[in-house]
Amino acid sequence: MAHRWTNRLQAADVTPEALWLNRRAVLGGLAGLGLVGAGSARADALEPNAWEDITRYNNYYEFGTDKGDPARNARMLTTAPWTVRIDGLVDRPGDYDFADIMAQMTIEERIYRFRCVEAWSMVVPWNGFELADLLALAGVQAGATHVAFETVLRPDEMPGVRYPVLDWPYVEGLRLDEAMHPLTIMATGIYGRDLPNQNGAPLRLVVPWKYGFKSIKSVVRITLTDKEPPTSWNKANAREYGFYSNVNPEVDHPRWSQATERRIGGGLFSSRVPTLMFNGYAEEVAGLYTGMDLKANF
Ligand SMILES: Nc1nc2c(c(=O)[nH]1)N[C@H]1C(S)=C(S)[C@@H](COP(=O)(O)O)O[C@H]1N2
Ligand SMILES: [Mo]
Repeated sequence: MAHRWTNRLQAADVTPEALWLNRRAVLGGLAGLGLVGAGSARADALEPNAWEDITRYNNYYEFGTDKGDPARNARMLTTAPWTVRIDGLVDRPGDYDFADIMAQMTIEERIYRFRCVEAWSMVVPWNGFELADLLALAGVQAGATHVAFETVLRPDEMPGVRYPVLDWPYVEGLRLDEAMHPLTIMATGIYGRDLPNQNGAPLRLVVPWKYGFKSIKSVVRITLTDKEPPTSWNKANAREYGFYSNVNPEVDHPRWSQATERRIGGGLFSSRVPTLMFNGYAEEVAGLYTGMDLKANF
């Protein structure tokens, strides 16, 4: 199938990963010209994980709860055609065709640190566009304060939804200012290739300063609202998973510390590294939470 996106960096499409890594020197130069986004400013400090780690060690419970299940089972998911319903407090509600969305978006490459609540982490070179640009297509109304997201629910293609692990469909939410932040993207690719199904094809949220579970996959609905939306993990266990879910080494999960993380791909005996406040993006996002008690709003 033809690629669904246009990319200034089309060489990445066919470039093996080793060459891609060398290309980072070039990307560093592009960042200065504003051709790659804010998240890439720190690209030099982030060594991306291998394609194999990123695409074979996944959480996507609709396809099973084992880390290897999504890579095994998610091929069943049909991702074209695909529509995203954008509704609620917007000027132009409707079903937006994914191919049409892609034709209107500027695709950038963003290298983001990714930190799971289970205390493992990866660095992923995403391709995608800013969520703010997608929301602009629909026109956010003045009364909106939050954004709700929903994953596709297809029991015929998703063996994991037979089990009531979570209350399906998977749902997530952000405050509007978090959603509009330039670091918040809808990812549509990795390493310049289309997003694999196990990573949330054809489009998934990525919020680099929050725990991985906020990054909802295979999104079919985005609703602008004036209330804090329900989120799957908060519904499953409100004591362990709050609405904000900001990466914060000072706030432990009730059952384990969140002060350190294990880099996936670092080998069996790789040492844990300290977790950074807001996953290393404090300079960019701390201002969103000025005056808030982050222990109470975890
Ligand atoms: N629909 C859906 N989205 C989801 C999940 C899920 O189970 N279902 N898991 C979340 C969790 S816990 C993590 S850590 C990330 C994993 O993303 P990755 O597999 O691309 O690394 O996806 C998040 N998005
Ligand atoms: Mo996670």
